Amino acid sequence: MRRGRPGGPRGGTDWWRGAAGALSGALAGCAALAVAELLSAAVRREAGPVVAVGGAAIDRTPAAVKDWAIRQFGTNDKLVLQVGIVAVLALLAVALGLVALRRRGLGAAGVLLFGAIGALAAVTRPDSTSPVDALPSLVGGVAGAALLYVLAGRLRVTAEADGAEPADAAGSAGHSEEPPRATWDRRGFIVAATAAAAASAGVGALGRSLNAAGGKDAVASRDRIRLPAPASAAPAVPRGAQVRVPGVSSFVTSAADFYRVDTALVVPRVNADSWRLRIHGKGVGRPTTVSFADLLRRELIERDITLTCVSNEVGGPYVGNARWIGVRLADLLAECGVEPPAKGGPADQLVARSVDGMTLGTPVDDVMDGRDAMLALGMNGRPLPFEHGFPVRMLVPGLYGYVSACKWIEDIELTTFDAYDPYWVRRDWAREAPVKTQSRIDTPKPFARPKAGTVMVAGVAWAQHRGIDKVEVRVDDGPWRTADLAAEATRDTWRQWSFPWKATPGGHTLTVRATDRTGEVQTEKRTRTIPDGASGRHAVVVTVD
Ligand SMILES: Nc1nc2c(c(=O)[nH]1)N[C@H]1C(S)=C(S)[C@@H](COP(=O)(O)O)O[C@H]1N2
Ligand SMILES: [Mo]
Repeated sequence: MRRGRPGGPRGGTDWWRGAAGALSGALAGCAALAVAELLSAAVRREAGPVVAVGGAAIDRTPAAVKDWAIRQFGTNDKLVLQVGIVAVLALLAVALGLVALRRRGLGAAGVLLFGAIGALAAVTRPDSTSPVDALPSLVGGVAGAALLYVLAGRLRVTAEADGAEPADAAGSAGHSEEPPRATWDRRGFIVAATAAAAASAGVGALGRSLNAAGGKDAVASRDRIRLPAPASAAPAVPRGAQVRVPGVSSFVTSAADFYRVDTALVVPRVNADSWRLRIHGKGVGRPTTVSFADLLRRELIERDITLTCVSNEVGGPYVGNARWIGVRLADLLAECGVEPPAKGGPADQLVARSVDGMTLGTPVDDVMDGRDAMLALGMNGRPLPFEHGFPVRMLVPGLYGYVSACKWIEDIELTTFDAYDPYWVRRDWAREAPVKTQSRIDTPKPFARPKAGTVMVAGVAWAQHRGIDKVEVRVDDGPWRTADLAAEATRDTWRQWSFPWKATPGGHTLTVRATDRTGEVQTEKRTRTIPDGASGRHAVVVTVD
């Protein structure tokens, strides 16, 4: 009969009721997210509350924090963010469940408020084109609020009609003024909560599978693409470009191993058949819109180009080299009537915009100075992977990705640096950012324990569009000694190097530095990645046995 612990029947009842309140909040949160997931499948994947709030959070994260997050979590940064958002939502939902125990209207209103916040985030995302994007969060909020209201109704306390005699409460005989035993509708609550949990799981699972199936047309459009042979093939990679030392990065980075850095919480799935690229703006005599088929009909060039992220720390992993196939951007621009500032054109900045609202600004002079700036359609012999910008991305050899390599591109506007600051520039990164001359020790790994004798030290060096002229290695505070350079593919690719080191027992520090073709030696001055890329020299500490 008595459900509480001895000596604390009311305390026991309160505990269970409190737990039920917390559970109600959590269930309301799940129901809201499940309904939102289902509706986002109907509206737009990117309109779901977690993605929208996450995107808004990314855009508002101070550069230093974002840099830290990329350093800490690497390519998992987005997963960590989403798990974080869900954890915060869970805590808030539980808190609202507890509020609803006392004031169920207030608890329900709280859930509605979060729905409204999600809706606001969704419609203010740069890629949102319709107020319909508010629906998933709004309807989810209403569903969650209604559920919390109903569940909290089961938790309302009423005086227990049959158990009110004080004598019944053994052990509390001394407390004569104990109030009447309170009770709430346990059965009703359990039934309602179970039904709500089952319904949320079903709705959520349906939404998930619909969302996963979404973008099928984009996948099909990618599967249908046959990349023609390029009119201008990539220069053959010399056999000696890959050093034969285990542990050195492969000269060509596979799509699967290629680093990924972007702000997209869900990878855009663009249908190549309906994709269009618009070229317009200052000094564009013939504004043009091209389709994917238009690009395929043009002369294609194929080039090996090494891409580097400005967020790459000295010795870091955000650099990769692939064989890209695409159209020459300078030719396309020239056909649209664009003249670079070097030839008197009025626009000095090319702003590329992606389907997810990202903007990147590139100097027009760099794009049109004869280098192989391209609109890439293929990577390592296949259409671009969705993660790397399908159907079309930009690439400009020699510039960091954030000022040149727009993925999922849909718009190119010619403008000036004075008139417009793109996404990262608004967040304190530099307007112009040529890649800094860098080198990395791939092997031995930090804290490795090689055996005394000849140890092969090897790695990569890059100074895209200038080329690598020399790499040197220093052991402890000894002299700089020239490493063996692997054959160069082109000055737009990284270059491998190796150094046979006569290793003596004990702890040693290996340091590397590169010199580019302009004669510039990689500086020892350490700088942070922001605003225009990390500088300094990579060093590795090992213990020789
Ligand atoms: N649409 C879009 N394009 C983008 C970005 C982005 O966030 N969104 N990030 C840029 C940055 S910072 C880099 S370093 C490169 C990385 O390209 P990858 O992911 O294919 O390696 O893409 C660039 N293009
Ligand atoms: Mo980047």
